[in-house]
Amino acid sequence: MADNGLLVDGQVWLPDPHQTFVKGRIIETINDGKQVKVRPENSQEDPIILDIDKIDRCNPPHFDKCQDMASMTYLSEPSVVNNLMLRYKEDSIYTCSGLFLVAINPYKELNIYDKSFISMYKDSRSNKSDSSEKDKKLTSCKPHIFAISEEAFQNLITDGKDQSVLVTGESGAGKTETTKKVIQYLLAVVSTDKDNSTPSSFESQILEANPILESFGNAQTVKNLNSSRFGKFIKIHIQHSTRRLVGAHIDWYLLEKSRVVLQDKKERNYHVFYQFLKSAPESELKKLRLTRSVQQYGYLKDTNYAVAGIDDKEEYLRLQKALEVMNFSKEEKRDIFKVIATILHLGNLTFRNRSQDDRQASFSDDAPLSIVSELLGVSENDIRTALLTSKVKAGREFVTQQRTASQAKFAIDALSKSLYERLFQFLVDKINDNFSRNSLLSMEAQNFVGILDIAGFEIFERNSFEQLCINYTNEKLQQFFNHHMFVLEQSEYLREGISWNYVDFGQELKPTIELIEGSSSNKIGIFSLLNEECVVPKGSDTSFLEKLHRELHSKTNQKNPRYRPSKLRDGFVVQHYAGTVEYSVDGWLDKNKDPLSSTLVEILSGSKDKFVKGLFDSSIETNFTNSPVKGGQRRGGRFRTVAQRHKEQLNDLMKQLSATHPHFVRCILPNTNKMPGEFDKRLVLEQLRCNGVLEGIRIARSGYPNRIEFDQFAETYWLLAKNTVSSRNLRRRSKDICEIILNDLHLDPEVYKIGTTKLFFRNGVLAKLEKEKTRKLSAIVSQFNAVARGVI
Ligand code: AOV
Ligand code: MG
Repeated sequence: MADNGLLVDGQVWLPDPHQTFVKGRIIETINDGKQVKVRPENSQEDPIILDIDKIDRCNPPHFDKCQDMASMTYLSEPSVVNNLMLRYKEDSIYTCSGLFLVAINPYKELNIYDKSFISMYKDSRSNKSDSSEKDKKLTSCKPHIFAISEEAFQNLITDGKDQSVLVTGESGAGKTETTKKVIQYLLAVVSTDKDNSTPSSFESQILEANPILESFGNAQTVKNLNSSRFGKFIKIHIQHSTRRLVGAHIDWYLLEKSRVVLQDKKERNYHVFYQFLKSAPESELKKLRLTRSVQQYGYLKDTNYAVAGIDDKEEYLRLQKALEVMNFSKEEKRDIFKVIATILHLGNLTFRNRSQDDRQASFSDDAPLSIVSELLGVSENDIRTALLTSKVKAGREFVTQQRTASQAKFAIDALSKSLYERLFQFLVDKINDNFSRNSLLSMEAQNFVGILDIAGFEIFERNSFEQLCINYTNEKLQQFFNHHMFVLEQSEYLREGISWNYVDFGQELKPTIELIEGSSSNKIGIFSLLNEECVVPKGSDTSFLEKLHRELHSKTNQKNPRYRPSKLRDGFVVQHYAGTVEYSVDGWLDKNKDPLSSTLVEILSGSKDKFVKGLFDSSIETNFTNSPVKGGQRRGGRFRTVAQRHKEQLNDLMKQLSATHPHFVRCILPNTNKMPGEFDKRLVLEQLRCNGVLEGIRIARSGYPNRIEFDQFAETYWLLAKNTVSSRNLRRRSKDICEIILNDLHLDPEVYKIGTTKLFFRNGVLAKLEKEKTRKLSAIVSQFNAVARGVI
């Protein structure tokens, strides 16, 4: 506990095994003040004895349900969680916390996003150039995702600088819904030629990108009926002189393509499979040799066909409408669903003998294969050979080797995943093409608001390569946040001539980031060792793990304090900023190589079907690059792995973000039952620890988070001077008046700093001044009333 000015009978937070924490009262301090005797509220039992650092002081009641938690006097974990809970119970799902907007999933429709709300936040905009006036107006509105969106929009217009809104949080916390609200707001406030009630065709296209992305990129999971299985960064370009919408672009990251061939129990494949099978016209299904029966398809049969809360038929209609608005031609629509059908047929290829050691796999039924070859526009023989055999280098020659059934199944699944991913890339490219056709990007002086919707930090029971990629991403984003705070603070202190050394908390994350991606001086990191193992002969998951332990850890010389072998046989442990995560390396080499045999790529890029040929020919560096590269996975003749591409793509994103003015939104999952009104304190607390909200508070508190310009301070607090500032003084510079007031207040010099244009305060000081002012004002008012009544 930071503030030890404990009062006997003072109210404090106590840890509680069932309710996480409860309120209690101190009865006495004991053991030289190291411990306290406390009684939990509503308890008749004997008091308990606790170490002083186990308890936290409660805030005065007037801070209950406060809108900006950074202003609370005592910023402990219980007070933050309690504040969020009190607000959530009355449907105030948005709360500010310094630079963060915290958004808690309401799990019900709230009436806070309609036109009247947009107008309210839009009207908070001040036409005055005076930024303090502007800020005052903005903050007078309640915390809301529209307030953040308005702030981003305003900053773009006034500063002519790119903006970003970074939305993170656990699965199901509400990131995608939040992203949609930001876009909804921006599209509503940009200037358009048309009357504002109907969106222009460009605006419609931006809105209609979502149903397409969600049909192909979202799936039902245990945590979320509509879980995004990819990350995205959507940029909305606005010309700041005219406030017009002039362009848009979507980047995407890390599509979970393994879901196409395998899903966990109680989860589904991507929505589009079900939407299509349930709703496509009979004739279309027939042409693609499909039936409506989901149980017939290997990639779907173990999944929930129908899920309460998902209307596949309605979503199919939405998808069709979106494809229409996005100008997909009839042929393109046909081609898209042809690929979907091909994947379903690929999942139905079975082998005569599926035993592991069957060295000569052969298909038990040729019918699905002939459909696949027809749909892909390649010869049945070619595709059969490519799936059942592989070319192996023996000396200088390549020899053909027969695959076992499990190897052949692996090759088929790899093809299905690759087809799906390339299709996804095609869809996003087409959407972007449409955007650029509409856009006025050649117009000068335009900036963007980029909205990032990316999975938050993940700690599962079993963590694999995907978790490392996503946690590494979050590590970088947190570093970005910390560094942003540092740059903001330091530059402000410098500008204002204040000598104070602010700590760059971004540096704290560096060792873990370098452990994963390597450093500029020492390139060895988890990714580089994984890449190396993917190209050495006989590399395996086991040899990779041995190498990790050897290079990153040794008993005598602890090489990297953020790394250690796990107690489990097949893993290692990384200490992330948000917690310690145990990773298991099973399957990492395959996941990283992203294996699609070159023979298959060759066959498909020579397909008679123009669409299939295009997917394999002109694009793609398989999964998550957005810049098409000729020649499959090779760039400059070099084989590029998933880890390499992710690192590059992430660094590119970070470069873009660093050039923006960022706004941070943290989405929080209130409970795991998807229930409105239910608030699980422990679950929320864990998320606040992981998502940097508590860290943000810690950082903000270590500086002087409250600033106020001299004029405003003098105007607001002149009343607090001992001899109220006289009219003679009022003619003096406002800085002098401020000094008079501060002198009279006898504040500890450590709690404030005087800059060149403004005053800086430690957290909580202004709140105390405000209270003092209220007290003085009410004394004056009662004196005045007494005079008026003739008492004095
Ligand atoms: P996510 O994007 O954070 O999860 P979503 O945005 O898909 O989470 O939200 C999950 C569900 O919560 C939605 O389908 C809505 O039912 C509900 N929800 C979220 N935000 C709101 C809101 N503001 N108002 C009403 N309902 C809401 V994931 O993509 O799984 O990481 O991968
Ligand atoms: Mg999502």
